[in-house]
Amino acid sequence: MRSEPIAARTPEREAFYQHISGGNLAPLWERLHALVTAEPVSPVQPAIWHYREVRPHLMRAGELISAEEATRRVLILENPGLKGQTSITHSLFAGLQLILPGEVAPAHRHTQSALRFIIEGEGAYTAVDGERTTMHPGDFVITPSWTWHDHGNPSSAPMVWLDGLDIPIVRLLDASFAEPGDRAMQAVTRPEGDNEARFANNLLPVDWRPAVKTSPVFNYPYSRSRASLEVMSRNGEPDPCHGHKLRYVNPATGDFAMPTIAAFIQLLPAGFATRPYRSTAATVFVAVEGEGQTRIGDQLFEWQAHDIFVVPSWAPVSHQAAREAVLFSYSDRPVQEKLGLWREQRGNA
Ligand code: GTQ
Ligand code: FE2
Repeated sequence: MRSEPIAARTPEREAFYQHISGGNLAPLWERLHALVTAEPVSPVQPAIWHYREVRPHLMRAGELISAEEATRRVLILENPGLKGQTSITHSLFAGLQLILPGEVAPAHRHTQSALRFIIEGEGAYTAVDGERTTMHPGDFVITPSWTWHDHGNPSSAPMVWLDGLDIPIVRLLDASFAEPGDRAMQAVTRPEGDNEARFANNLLPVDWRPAVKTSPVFNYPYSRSRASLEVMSRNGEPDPCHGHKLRYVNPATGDFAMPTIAAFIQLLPAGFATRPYRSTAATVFVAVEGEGQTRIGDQLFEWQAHDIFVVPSWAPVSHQAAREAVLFSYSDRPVQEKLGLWREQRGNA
């Protein structure tokens, strides 16, 4: 690839740069090549978190601090190339949240949007603006920007889910607002299932118009997405790069379910190997079922159910399923598409 020449450094120029830095000035020609690159150059590294290794730390956190004291008992999955930055990619946050039997994570709201992808346990709920939804493994649950939310676990087992938030995007834009609720558990104002009946049945209330950019559906249950994958995989050929892949949508607009985060679920048939693929949207994957391996650039990662791995922007990725496997994934693709920046490349260059 051709590149522009880099300006020579001389003692005279160095002295000049030093001199003007006191006036908050800097020479662009020293930095341009590192900023305007021929293709994405990212400090984000491919990485994997094996659930069997992380789970004991999460349970230890459960002994050390309550959900109430922590507000949210979450272990951040921090990208090794972004130490201290609370990010799994430049634009997205990932964390594993633990809520123990009987605990409540108190109500609050903030401008950051969250998704929950349920990993372990059954029967905890999250409440969004007065309505609870009970969560099961594989469910994709949304907490839209600026909605009140608290979580509770009335079941008898620990409940763990992956939190995906747009925290780094909101930080980039300095657009964070947040407030605590006036009590830990928000009042239930609608019975569970009301949201599903109104918005998740290919029906919408007749005069309802979307007031926000997030999907009105806040739980996309795994039972339904898994059934779609099953039928799809029986009745057609897999996409060479993606296997059988679906995106979660906002039924009112057809757009992604969240304005800042795209989410997907895909089935890889037993023995299937995908062709290399890359896009500018760095992506977090969760292995939901099965086992396999994923090549990211020149690194190979072996995964099984509950493992989480991250693919940096523009890194070639290919998956191979040892057994039939299901992967959930999320990225900042909606943001990039709206800004006209999203690109993909299928197959080898
Ligand atoms: O569950 O409300 O992982 O507000 C980070 C921020 C979870 C939550 C996180 C949050 C939450
Ligand atoms: Fe929150």
